[in-house]
Amino acid sequence: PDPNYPQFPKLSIDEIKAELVPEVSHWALTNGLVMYPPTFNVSQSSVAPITLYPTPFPRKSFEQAVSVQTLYNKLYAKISQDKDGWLSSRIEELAKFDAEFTGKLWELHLEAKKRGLSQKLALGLFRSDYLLDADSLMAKQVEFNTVSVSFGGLSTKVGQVHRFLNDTGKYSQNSGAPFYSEELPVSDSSSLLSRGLADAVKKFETSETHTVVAFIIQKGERNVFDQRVLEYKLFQDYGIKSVRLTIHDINTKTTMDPNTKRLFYNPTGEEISVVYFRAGYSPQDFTNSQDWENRLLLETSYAIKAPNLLTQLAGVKKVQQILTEESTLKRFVPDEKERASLVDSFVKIYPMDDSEVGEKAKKMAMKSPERFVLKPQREGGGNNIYKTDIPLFLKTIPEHEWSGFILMELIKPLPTTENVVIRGEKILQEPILSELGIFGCVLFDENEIYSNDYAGWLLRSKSSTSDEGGVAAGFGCVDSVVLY
Ligand code: GSH
Repeated sequence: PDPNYPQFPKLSIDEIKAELVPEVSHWALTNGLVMYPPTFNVSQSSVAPITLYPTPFPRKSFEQAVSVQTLYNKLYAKISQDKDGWLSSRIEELAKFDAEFTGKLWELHLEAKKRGLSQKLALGLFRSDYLLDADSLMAKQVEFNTVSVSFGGLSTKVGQVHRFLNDTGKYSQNSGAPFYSEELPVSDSSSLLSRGLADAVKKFETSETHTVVAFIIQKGERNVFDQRVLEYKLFQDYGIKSVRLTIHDINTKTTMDPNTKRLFYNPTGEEISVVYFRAGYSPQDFTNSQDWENRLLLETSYAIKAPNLLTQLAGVKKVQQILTEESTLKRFVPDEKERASLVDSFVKIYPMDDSEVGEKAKKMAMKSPERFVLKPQREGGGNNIYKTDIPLFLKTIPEHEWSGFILMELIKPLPTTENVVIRGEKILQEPILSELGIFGCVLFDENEIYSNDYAGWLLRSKSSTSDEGGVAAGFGCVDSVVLY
């Protein structure tokens, strides 16, 4: 065992329940570290799913993950620029395998292009997710998210409450702070993501004195407060107002000028400069053809989309897989050193098609499935197929449909750490596994990248016995780090 491995003073579960849980709950409720429970009315929030302690994380690996973020931002901005149609051809190919969703988004993009894309600027608010590889201690990429990335708001607050419990001596039952503040960083994702939105508002050209940002949210959204943190920051730090709309609201609550394509918020007549999607990443968000028409209208409007459809589509797993091929990566990242940093964060990912590599991968998936996860193209968690479920699943679909999936080597993570997970009524002392997410903001058009920034981080943890880890999907919880 590493002698520097951070240890918190051991308390019994009874002491934890009597002393620490009330502390953390009061802080959370006072400061908005909250979420709506599965069934709720508007005035009932509860403590968000969180850990009681921050989780040990090697400083070097943390810094490695942070250091590649602007490279990833640039890479995905370049892919989304779709210069010689590279992304378009990939997505067109893929659309066949997921006609119901990827295919629909692709069709929508084509239709928007036909009607005319009036706004060339696009905003990416991204999050790259990593697991720590136990052997190399390198952060290895699990996935790159280009749409609706969550928990930038609550991440800051979890860091704050963990630091509060440390600094006030609560972790040691009042015999001092176990760690220096410097070992307990607080993610500045709340400020930096709202800055990303504000940068886009500033770049937006209009003759209006002010504009608003439209947050596109899901009906019945539970993660409201994470979104609200960004909205309140936007107003507090930049004087920028926001409005909340569902995809279903667009045809009644907004109007697009047919000539200028400028988009206005009906109740106030204010112009919408940025459309920030916290919905639209899953087929459930579209209930009828009007909803698809609404998404299309947003795409053709002059408002800057965060993200536009092409940028959203760049986040499909297939793109992540193809980028692990050297020749493709070279095309987008000519600089050898930059390429090497990115490659350090890759794991092996295989296609499941009829190429030579694909045929090999299919055999591996059947013969040693315990080494792999099979991923479709969908976002939002809960869609992956793990280990021995893979061959069973593959047998249920015709082989020509396998190409719609990618086969990814499972990352062998560090041994689990004990933590205490607070989830609703349940207080569970259990071994957990953590995933580090790094946020990034990038503003670009077809030819240029105007800003490219790191935007904070997020640690999410899950019970080590569960494969899935999404917090919004109900598996994981929000955590923070103690660096060593
Ligand atoms: N609608 C919710 C929100 O806006 O916060 C959830 C969005 C969502 O599921 N986002 C995914 C994510 O970041 C990426 S597409 N999930 C992290 C998690 O749930 O742990």
